[in-house]
Amino acid sequence: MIQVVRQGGEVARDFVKRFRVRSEAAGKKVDAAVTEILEAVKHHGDEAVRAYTLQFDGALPESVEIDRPQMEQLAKSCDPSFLSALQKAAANIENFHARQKQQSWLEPRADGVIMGQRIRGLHRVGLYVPGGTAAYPSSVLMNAIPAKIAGVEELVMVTPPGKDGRPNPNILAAALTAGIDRVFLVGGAQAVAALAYGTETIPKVDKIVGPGNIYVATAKRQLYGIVDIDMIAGPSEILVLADETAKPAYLAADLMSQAEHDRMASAILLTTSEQIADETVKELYRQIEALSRKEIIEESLDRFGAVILCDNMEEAVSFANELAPEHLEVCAENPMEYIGKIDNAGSVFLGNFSPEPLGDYFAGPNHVLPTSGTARFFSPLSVDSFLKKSSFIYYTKEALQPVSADIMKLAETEGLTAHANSIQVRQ
Ligand code: HSO
Ligand code: ZN
Repeated sequence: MIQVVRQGGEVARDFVKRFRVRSEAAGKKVDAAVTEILEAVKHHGDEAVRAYTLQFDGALPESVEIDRPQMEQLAKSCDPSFLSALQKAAANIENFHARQKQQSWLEPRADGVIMGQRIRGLHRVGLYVPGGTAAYPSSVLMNAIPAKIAGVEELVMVTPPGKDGRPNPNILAAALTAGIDRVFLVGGAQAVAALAYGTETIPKVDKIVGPGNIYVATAKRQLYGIVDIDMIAGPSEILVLADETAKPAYLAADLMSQAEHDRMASAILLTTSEQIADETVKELYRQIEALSRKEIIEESLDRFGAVILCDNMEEAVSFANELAPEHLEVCAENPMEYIGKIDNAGSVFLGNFSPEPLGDYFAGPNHVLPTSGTARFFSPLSVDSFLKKSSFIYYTKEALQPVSADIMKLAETEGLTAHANSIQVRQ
C-alpha cells in the first residue's frame, strides 16, 4: 500500500512532482456553473439563494438564520465531555493567537512630521463550514478565534443544513465557544456568493474563510478581489523525519492520521534507518485494520504515500524544505536542533510526544495551514489574516518646504506635472 524508495532516485523525483499537483483543479464545467450561481445571487439575492438551495440540498430549512436561543438549545444536546474538551482547546488557541496581536503606531519626529499606521480588524468576516462528515468543530475554532482577537466586529457563519434540514449541534457549540455572531443555514457556491455580495438576509462581508468542496473553493477563487479570501487549502499532508531513535508504531499512526482525511492526502516518512522504514510499514499494515477510514487511508497511501530512505538527516531536512509540507514531524534524538533548519513547513511538531493531531485539536497553533508546497511563501492562518492597515502622513509647512524640490523633480521626471503642481502651489 505504500512504496519504499531511495531519496534522490528517479522514483522519489517523480513522487515530488505528483505531490505538488494533487489539488483538484476545477474543470471548465465547474467554473462555468459557479459563475452562473454567482451572477444569479448578485442580481437576485435571496430568491436565487433559495432556488439553488432547493436544487442542491433538496429542501429549504425552516428558518435560514439560527438565532442565539436556538443555538444554545441545540448546543445543550451535545456530549458534555465534548463541550468541555472544546472549551479547553479554545483557551489554548486563544492564548497562542493573543501573542500575534499588533498595535497601531505613530511616530512624531523632531521636525514636526508625524507618520504611522492604523491597524484594525476587518469589520465583517464570513466563515464557511462544510456539511456532512467534513464539518469539523475544531476548524470553527481555528478560523473564528484569530478573527475575534483581531477585533473583527461581526463574524457570520454559513453552513449547509443536514439531511434532516437541521444544523449540526457540535458545529453550533463550537460557534458559540468561538464567539460567532450570526449563523445561516446555507451552503455551496450560493452561500459564498451571498457573503460576497450580500442579500436581503445575509450580510455582505469583507473576507471569506473556511474550507469547502470544489464549488465553494471555485466560488472563493472567482470572488477574490470583490472580497478577500483565505488561502485555498488542498488535501492534507504530513511529512515525518525520523532517525533511528524514532518509534515505528508512532510514525505509522501519525502518517495515517492525515491520510484518513482524504483520498488525495499525502503521508510521507523520510528516514535514515532501513530498520525504522521496514518496521513502520509493518505497523501501517497492523494498525490500519482497526481504523474506520481504512479504505480512504489505503487509497491515499497508495497514491501519495511514500517511505523515503536518505543517507543522513541533513539530506532529509533539505528534502523537507524542498517539499514544503503542511505538517512536519521531527522524530529525532535532539528535535530542538531542527527548529532553525526547517525553512518551509506550515507547522512543525518536535519530538516523539508531539503528534500531529495534538496540533489539529489542542495545543494552540492554527491548523489552517499552507498545502501543496505553498509553505514556501504562505504562513498559517493567524490574527494577521484578519487585520488591515492604513498608513498616515502629517507634514507642516516648514517640513514640506525643504523637500519640495526633490518631490517636484521626481514628479517631472515621470511626466506628471499635476503632481509637481500640487507641491508648487504650496511654496
Ligand atoms: N489536519 C487538518 C485539520 C483537521 N484535522 C481538522 C482534524 N480536524 C488540516 O490539514
Ligand atoms: Zn487532521
